[in-house]
Amino acid sequence: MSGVRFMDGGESHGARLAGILEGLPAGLKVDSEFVNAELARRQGGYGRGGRMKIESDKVIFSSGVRFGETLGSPITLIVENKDWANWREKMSAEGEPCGEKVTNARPGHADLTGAAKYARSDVRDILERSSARETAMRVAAGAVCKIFLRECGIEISSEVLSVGGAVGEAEIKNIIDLAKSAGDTVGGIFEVEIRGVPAGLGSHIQWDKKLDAKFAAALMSIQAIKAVEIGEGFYNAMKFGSEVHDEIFIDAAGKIYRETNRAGGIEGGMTNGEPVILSAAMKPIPTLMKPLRTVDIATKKPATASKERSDTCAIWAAAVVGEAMAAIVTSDAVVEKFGGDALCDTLTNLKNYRARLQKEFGL
Ligand code: EPS
Repeated sequence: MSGVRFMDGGESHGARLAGILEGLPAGLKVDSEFVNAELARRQGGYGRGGRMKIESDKVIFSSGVRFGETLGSPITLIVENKDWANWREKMSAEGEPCGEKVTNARPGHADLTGAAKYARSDVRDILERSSARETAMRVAAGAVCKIFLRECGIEISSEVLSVGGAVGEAEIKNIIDLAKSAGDTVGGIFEVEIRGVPAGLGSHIQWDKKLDAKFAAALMSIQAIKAVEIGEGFYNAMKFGSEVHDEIFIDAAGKIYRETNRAGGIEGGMTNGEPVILSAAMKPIPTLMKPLRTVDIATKKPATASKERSDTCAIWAAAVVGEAMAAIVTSDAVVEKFGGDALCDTLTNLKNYRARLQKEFGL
């Protein structure tokens, strides 16, 4: 049984992105200004390229919302690509041959394998969809989920921890400037924090019900993310158990608490009531202005990789996308556990559950 489902479509330079978000309860007031503010956050960050000067992403709700409230039916979201106007001829939807073919696959991108697997002679047929432009739609859908989670007392935020190995604002700017002037790119690490989650979302009983597995898959699905950590996952692997596990205490009022959160708020595939801490590592974007060596798939001769206008660093954008993916997964778990037809019922069920945990376990 699925709680909240999300799917999207759209090419980077196509007319628009579209998404369908299904499973959120009816009666949720959807504030499109908040969704647009989240879209604007994703467009920011140091090291973004020229495209962000063209776009100013705004959401259009074309189904599932009436007079500003969800109906419980699928919510269809649209974000227009302003750059479409500059690309119409190259992106002809009528299937006319248009634009110059891209045949020099970029190492690190979906280009080569995508062209081979889908039998395309123009790498653009692949890169238009593998582009991180698609994440604008994830952020729009994630923003609607955040509005739902706020009603449930759950908040999500993120922070960039490092860029290209550098920490601290000055060093980070420095390494991005250095990469840009060298025609290079840098990745980084961001962290997402989810506060206010009740204990018991997810389950220990089956591999595909474990919430840490769902968070890992959701974050790993973001373009260029190559590693995901829950709590102090990698660091804990180098420690003794006595140094790792978060001991359990009870105060005079009978409230159970922890003094540490090295587990990142998840034990046995379930939230344990502590903040959920997720981090993700992003590789450097594969589009380099100083291109790497590759092979031209048309001539089968050595070549240099194609150059596309791109970003030097998109880690701040990725962090906002990470929040959105975390919001979708958390909403799914909340709806699965507390029901998702009418918001009033979901909230009543959640309130009763929180009260029971408090009364019986002091959690
Ligand atoms: C991207 C390349 C750049 C990015 C784009 C992702 O676009 P363009 O090729 O048009 O310069 O700006 O990201 C977005 C458009 C976005 O909204 O995040 C890529 O190749 O992945």
